[in-house]
Amino acid sequence: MATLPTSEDELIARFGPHPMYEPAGGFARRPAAERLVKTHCCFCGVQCGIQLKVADGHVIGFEPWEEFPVNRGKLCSKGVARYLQNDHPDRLLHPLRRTESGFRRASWDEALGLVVERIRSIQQRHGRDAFAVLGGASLTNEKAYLLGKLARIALRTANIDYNGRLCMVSAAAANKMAFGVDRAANPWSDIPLAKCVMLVGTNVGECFPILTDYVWRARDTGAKVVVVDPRLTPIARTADLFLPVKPGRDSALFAGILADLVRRGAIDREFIHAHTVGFEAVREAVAKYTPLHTEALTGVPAASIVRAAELWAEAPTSMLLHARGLEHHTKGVENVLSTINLVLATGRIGKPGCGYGTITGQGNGQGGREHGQRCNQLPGGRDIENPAHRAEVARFWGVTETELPRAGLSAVEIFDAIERGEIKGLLSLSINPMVSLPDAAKTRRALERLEFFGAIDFFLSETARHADVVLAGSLQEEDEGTITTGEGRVVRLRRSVEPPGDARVDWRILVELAARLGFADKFRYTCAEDLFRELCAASSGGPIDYGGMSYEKIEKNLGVFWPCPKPEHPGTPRLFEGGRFAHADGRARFHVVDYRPPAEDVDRDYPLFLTTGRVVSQYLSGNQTRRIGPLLDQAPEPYVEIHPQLAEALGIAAGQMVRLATRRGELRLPALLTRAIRPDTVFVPYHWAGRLSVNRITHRALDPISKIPEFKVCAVRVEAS
Ligand SMILES: Nc1nc2c(c(=O)[nH]1)N[C@H]1C(S)=C(S)[C@@H](COP(=O)(O)OP(=O)(O)OC[C@H]3O[C@@H](n4cnc5c(=O)[nH]c(N)nc54)[C@H](O)[C@@H]3O)O[C@H]1N2
Ligand SMILES: Nc1nc2c(c(=O)[nH]1)N[C@H]1C(S)=C(S)[C@@H](COP(=O)(O)OP(=O)(O)OC[C@H]3O[C@@H](n4cnc5c(=O)[nH]c(N)nc54)[C@H](O)[C@@H]3O)O[C@H]1N2
Ligand code: SF4
Ligand SMILES: [Mo]
Repeated sequence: MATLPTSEDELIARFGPHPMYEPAGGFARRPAAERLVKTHCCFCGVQCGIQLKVADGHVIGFEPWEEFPVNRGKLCSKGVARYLQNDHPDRLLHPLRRTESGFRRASWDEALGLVVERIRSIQQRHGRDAFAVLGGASLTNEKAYLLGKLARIALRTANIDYNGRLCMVSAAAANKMAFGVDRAANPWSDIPLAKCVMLVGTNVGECFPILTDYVWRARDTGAKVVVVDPRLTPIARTADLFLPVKPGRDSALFAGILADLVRRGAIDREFIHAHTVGFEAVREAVAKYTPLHTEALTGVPAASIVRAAELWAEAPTSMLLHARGLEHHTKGVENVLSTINLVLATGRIGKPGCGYGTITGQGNGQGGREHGQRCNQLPGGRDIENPAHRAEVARFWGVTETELPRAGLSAVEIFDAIERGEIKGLLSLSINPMVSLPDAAKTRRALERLEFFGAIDFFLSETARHADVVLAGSLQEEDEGTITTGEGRVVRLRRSVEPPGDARVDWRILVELAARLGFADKFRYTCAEDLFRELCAASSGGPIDYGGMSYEKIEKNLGVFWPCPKPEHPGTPRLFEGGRFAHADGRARFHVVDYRPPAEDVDRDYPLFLTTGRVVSQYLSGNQTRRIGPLLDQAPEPYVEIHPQLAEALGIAAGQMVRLATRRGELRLPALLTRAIRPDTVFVPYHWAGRLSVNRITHRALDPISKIPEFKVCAVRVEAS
């Protein structure tokens, strides 16, 4: 009988390399000298620990990192496959310059020289704000800080923003309004201590698979799990109570739940009195949201609304967690505030097993929104329009306050200004708006109107295809730095390999640009740690204080939670202990929220709700995960989820192509019939480009405060095609 192969060498000798995932140029034999590098996943905000296996300057695999407490070695399908990017044949290996006949290779000198020349010429002719900068929340804290400083000091443009504007800004704004600070209030380790876990607008099972385990651990010790979503997602299938809310109705639902808690006297008067401001106005405002009225607005049965209030009231401890399903709305901030009202009214915050948080999406979604790459923010979470904050940062950077730009346009507004011809030049790092912004035809028109566009990426994205110059930057495993995870824990990323070919580490590209713009003296960094030291010092005394952190301390403690103002400070895993909030008077704020409909509600012409989101094996715009064979195999193309009742009414069979029409345009996709969605709603995942991109038909309406687009609801007509 033949024996099984016992090594990879023997496997390849007997069967040849695996045909499906063979890299270009064939499999190299695994070299003998290997090392393991402890670092983190490059994808979502859970930032699981992983050990990358490195040999001969290449990442060739991974091992679990069992000591890292958040995931204890576990990874989801994306974390397992991420190492396949490093040697990918599509990797950009040198700068590219656009010519009449396509891109050609350029030297760094030529490429950087051109970027600097175009920045100067556009700013001289049209003013400093005519050149915009866009960053991203996959970047390390070091790069986010550096990009903000580059824009404000070397370009002196007001127009810098980032892709977190499409992601967590509604939660960030609401958290600041209610608590005075923007961070998930609890470490994930509080979830298993809660006796009721309410998950609102988050497909945890597919988007944060490793957090699912925390919810199940809570359930194993008797917690009740309540899920609010128009779709019966994997986590909803195992919930005790599922509230199938109509898209865009959460603020009414939470008013209804709070009204019921008030009626049954299940609020914490002592906590409200001692630690909050504004409850009476909220109590009066929610009174009209009776269970029946709320049912009529939200589509959730009155009995389920009452049951949700009951489960929350009965539990001695509880956690409320939400993500983009609650936040991607023109009333995203109001929706979030309506959930915070519930948490505050019942005093369920700042105690073990009691708390609240947005589940931050991108790898550095938290840190990416702290260090000054946002249009309204300076380092340390400072407010760019606050005179005291401006003075502190100006002093730190050695400029006068008047030299610091004011608040600029947000990401989507920047594209609108480009389309109007007001912004002429753009430099982007870590954002793929051609796929990720709503109403893609508008995004394309804007990109085509730019006088100059420079993009830094490691794979040629759909957006970078429109660039005049593409600078070959670095993958996460090619750089050092820190990331702040969704629970507020600052962790260390370690370089595993050098960038291949002539590609460069992102932050070195930015430093070189600053020098060529004449600011070498303000951008003297020899390593990423120099940048970290400076950003910690810049944050010191600010609302988001990293003052007491160092690489050494982070490594020793497997992460440090902010605030950590002094070297001897241990960090702060749980915020608001003892009911002390970050507003000057130490009290949290209630906010009156009255339900209002989405920007584009259903009508006779467009009678169904379209909502959009994710699948487990693809990540964001897909520029990375669509190139990873095993992940693409799991989700090669998008589809539209349709309830069988709706499909029958429309004469649509399983797998049949259907036409989705909105006021922006049309899209043809195969139908996936599933009972796990409301019959008045259809769902499309958004990770694909071109004719497969759902953002061709989504709506470009923004929340007035957070400026987030309404990705989660617009009106659509669905027909067999
Ligand atoms: N596999 C995978 N994981 C990811 C990502 C990825 O692209 N792929 N991206 C990361 C990032 S950046 C983010 S932001 C997160 C996103 O994480 P999530 O927010 O969990 O994911 P989404 O699929 O955007 O939306 C979540 C849910 O909102 C529901 N929903 C739609 N409309 C409404 C509504 O009006 N109210 C309520 N209550 N729910 C609604 C949808 O049905 C969906 O199940 O995931 C992170 N993790
Ligand atoms: N319809 C619809 N649209 C959505 C959403 C939705 O739910 N529905 N979700 C929104 C959300 S929550 C988000 S977060 C956005 C995300 O939107 P995007 O920001 O466009 O998504 P990414 O795919 O992360 O794009 C990042 C780009 O930067 C590159 N990149 C990644 N890391 C690095 C790095 O370290 N260095 C360099 N140089 N490049 C890097 C990647 O290759 C990619 O091209 O999409 C939004 N769009
Ligand atoms: S849960 Fe998030 S961080 Fe963990 S392996 Fe999956 S994508 Fe990576
Ligand atoms: Mo996101």
